[in-house]
Amino acid sequence: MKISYTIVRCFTQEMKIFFDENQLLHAPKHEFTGNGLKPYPERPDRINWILEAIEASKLELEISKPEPIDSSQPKLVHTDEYVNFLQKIPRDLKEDAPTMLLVSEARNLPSTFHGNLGRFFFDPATPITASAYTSALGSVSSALAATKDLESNNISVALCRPPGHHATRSHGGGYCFFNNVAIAAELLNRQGKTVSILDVDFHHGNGTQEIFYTTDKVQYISIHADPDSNYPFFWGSMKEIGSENGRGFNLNFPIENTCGEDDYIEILTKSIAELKEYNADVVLISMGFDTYYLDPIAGLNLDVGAYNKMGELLSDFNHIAIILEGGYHQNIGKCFVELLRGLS
Ligand code: SP5
Ligand code: ZN
Repeated sequence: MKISYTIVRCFTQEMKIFFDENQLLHAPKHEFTGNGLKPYPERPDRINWILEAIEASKLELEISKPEPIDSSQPKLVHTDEYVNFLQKIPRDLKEDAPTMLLVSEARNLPSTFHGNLGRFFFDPATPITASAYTSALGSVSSALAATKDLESNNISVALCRPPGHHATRSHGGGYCFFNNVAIAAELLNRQGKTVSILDVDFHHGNGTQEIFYTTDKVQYISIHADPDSNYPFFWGSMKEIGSENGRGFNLNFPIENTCGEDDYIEILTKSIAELKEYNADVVLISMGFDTYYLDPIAGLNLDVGAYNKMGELLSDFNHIAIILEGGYHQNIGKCFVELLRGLS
């Protein structure tokens, strides 16, 4: 008797991708760079590039709309004052950014929206529009839906835009308003779960680091371009290891801007060993594609294949959510698909 069989690589798990259309509303035109006005790189098109590439890839993935949320979720990590300020953006605001950042004690509190921008943003390059709050809330809802989905699936994806990892408890900046990954991690903590955040965006996630700096319930590991010469400059050195209960639970791996795939994978492998040692209930990836070699504002020496390897290495984890951060080149769609292929 001849027994014939085929081995089918089966995708035993569904992978859901969360995204809310409100996230496309925030669409500033320009960014102040210190070297003139430039087209704003954090565009709604970024999401379209990813969705188009997923469609073309024939990967069977389901795009789901997250449950709506309200201001109480951002308030899990952000100050009431900051969240309330964003909630009250004038409806007729076209596009604005602070022209004065508050860096010493204020002796006058302005009543105007523009004047107050300097109290709530740490850089002048994160333009605010009438839709910023609605889009940022949509972005948080995607992150929260993806983490909730881990109760029934091993992997989930949140197409977060605007991104989040630069937003601190009290300030927006770096194109970020609400810290999506931090809000998800905080909620998981409150459900009694430990969390690891691996941040592979080109830029150090100063906001996420700050929010969890003194806790051992969230491990934060970041691989990023050396802050000595890259945004956000004042955070991201190896010396920053956490403090109080959090001592040893913050790990920064600064790398050179010329870093290629082999060196990158070596550091990623080290980071993954640290994640495994901590053994969190849930792993959240702050996923930036601005490490791609053609990125218009950043870029290491990584090509699409690197994201496939990244996905393969990350597929070891059982409860893992991919949370989008930066990445500004049209090819982020292809990079994203390679990541998903590596993961599945
Ligand atoms: C989430 C994220 O990736 N945020 C990055 C914020 C970086 N903001 C400052 C970058 C300055 C880049 N200069 C633009 C030059 C355009 N040719
Ligand atoms: Zn970035």
